[in-house]
Amino acid sequence: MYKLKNTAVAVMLVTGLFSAQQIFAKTVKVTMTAMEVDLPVNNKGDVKMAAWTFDGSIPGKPVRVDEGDTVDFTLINPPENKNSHAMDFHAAQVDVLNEFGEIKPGQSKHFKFEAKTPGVFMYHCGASTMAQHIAKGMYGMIIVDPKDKKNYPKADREYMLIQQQYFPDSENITGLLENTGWKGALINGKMFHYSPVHDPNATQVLESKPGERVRIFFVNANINNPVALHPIAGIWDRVYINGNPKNTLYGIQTYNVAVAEGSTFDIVSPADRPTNVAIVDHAMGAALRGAITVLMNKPDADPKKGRGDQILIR
Ligand SMILES: [Cu+2]
Repeated sequence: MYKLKNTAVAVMLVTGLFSAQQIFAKTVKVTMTAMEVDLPVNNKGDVKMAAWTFDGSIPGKPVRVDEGDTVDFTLINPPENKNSHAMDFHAAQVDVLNEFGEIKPGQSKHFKFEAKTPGVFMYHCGASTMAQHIAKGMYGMIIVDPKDKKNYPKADREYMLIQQQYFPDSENITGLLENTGWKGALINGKMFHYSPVHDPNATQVLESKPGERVRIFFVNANINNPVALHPIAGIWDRVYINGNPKNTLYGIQTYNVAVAEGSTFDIVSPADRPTNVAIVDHAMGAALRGAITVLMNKPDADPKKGRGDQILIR
């Protein structure tokens, strides 16, 4: 009898835990509209790309959920567009022909998925020819924050960076597939977006205070090239492969981010002095043509930067 009672209590406790988890998991509604628009790809604004986008910007808006949440997603392809579009969330486990299938102008599509695996994931348009839809800017990032924070110290600031190869002639599909004719690297949609050192028209940098832990969520949206991500004048304190703290590397100078990989990078600057770090793709063809991001570690860092919706600086 005593044993039976104990078992009953244990069952009740376990059931209670499970239902608590179910209560805490939420459904996050996300709607995006495919928009075919011309966008500047430099800070001055005089170099434009015939872009295809989610909601009119490169990258698309950040999606951020907790592990276990359900994403309730709607894609709208307005009738004035000329092309079919689609959505492929790398954080989802669904049916490529069903949920990820393309829709024509004038159609919309709705699907749900549970974000079961924590990490940093790319999302992108998977309509044919996929290389072209990505090269024209149809991509973004979904962050699935891990439930287990054991090996995941709290960051003082967080920033999102997404890199892509810039092909001025994105109508030339052969060039995209043969990797010829790319002329620059876009960071969050612009060459040298956060590097006033290399482009006097750049007005933004990433900021933190000396000694703070800065967390960079990074996605490689290049259609062909890996990214050798290195912080010049720094060392990655931790690299979380795929953004999952279960896959943690320590003390890394350069980490090669595969095409379509998302990973998370922590850097902690010296606490006793202001410093600057240049986060680069150490592949020079990318670095010297746009893939340099300045992180300034200074006592008067803007308290809003790297927090809330300022994790993506437009
Ligand atoms: Cu598309």
